[in-house]
Amino acid sequence: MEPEKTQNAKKVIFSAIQPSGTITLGNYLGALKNWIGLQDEYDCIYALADLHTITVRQEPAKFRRNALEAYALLLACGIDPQKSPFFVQSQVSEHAQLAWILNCYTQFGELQRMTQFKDKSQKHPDNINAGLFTYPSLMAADILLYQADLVPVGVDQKQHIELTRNIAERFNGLYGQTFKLPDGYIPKTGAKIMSLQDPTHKMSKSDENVNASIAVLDRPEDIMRKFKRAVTDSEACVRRAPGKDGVNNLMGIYTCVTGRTDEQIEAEFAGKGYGDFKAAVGEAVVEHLRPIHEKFDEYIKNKDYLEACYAQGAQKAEAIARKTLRKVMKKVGFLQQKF
Ligand code: ATP
Ligand code: LTN
Repeated sequence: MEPEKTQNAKKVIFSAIQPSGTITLGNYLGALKNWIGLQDEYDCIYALADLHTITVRQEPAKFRRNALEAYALLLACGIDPQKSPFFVQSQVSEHAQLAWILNCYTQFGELQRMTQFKDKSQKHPDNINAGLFTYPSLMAADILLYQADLVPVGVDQKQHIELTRNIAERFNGLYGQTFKLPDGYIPKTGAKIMSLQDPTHKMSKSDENVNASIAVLDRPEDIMRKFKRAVTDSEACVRRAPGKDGVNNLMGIYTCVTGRTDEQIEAEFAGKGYGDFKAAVGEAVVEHLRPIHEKFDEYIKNKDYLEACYAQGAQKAEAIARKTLRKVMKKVGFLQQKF
């Protein structure tokens, strides 16, 4: 559903992504592509959610490199930091402060129902830390600090946004109108890109099988090879149908990067085999990503520019976040700092 627009004030958009590894085609088509397209019509604020990333153990040097690369890659994808403040979550301390407060308005049972918590605890049984459990109240703080109307994300984050609304509603109910209630903004196609090796599971940054996911920065030859090896079915007919998870997924990816509808794709590949289809999807993805690769190569060489950019982003974000946090602290009843 298209978000409705008001005539005067622009609506506020907030979203974030974790610098937890290589950014995938799933992240790009499910979330980032939308972030870019919304910048003219909305007041957008974007962040690298690095506080969220340490819910899974990180090696410090690699974590730092991932964060800088993710920042450069998002600029290369088209975030315009002059239009949309783009900052690093750990550099705006209001996020951690509001998260603590919201933790006290979030029920244990609510957090226990989160599927991401259940999945990640299964994946990392040796490190089921408290941060992994309370991850959604930090995400709620991220969104609520900016009084966001809309949050562009992939479908897997829908449950966290619903919890954010519940926390905001509970707080507003206790203390009067404080937070705007946000809605998710989930794309029609691309909201859940599936693994190329097991198309019943979502494509994920942290998949151990390298052929399962495409990284936005993968070399063209690797992208082509991964698409050629993508799991399909034995029918050898390019059409969307229940049970044809692999083909449905490839058709969805093709639609996202070419704008073609299912009918157009079915007509294009009528009488052709999966070999031709997979090669065409691979080529379309390579072409779509080519300008992003070129811009990334420029940004990543310019560390001074990246540092200046995220410093400025943090300053702009903090000015907004500070106001919400002050309001919240006053309402809860904390002593106010006068000097
Ligand atoms: P991890 O594997 O470390 O959990 P992830 O690949 O799921 O990471 P996130 O940082 O959790 O990535 O997600 C960033 C954004 O990308 C979110 O908006 C999320 O909804 C979206 N997203 C993640 N995976 C997909 C996917 N397979 N298809 C569409 N959108 C996705
Ligand atoms: N949990 C999100 C990343 C994230 C986020 C946010 C998304 C952290 N804070 C605020 C939207 C709004 C994820 O994609 N895994």
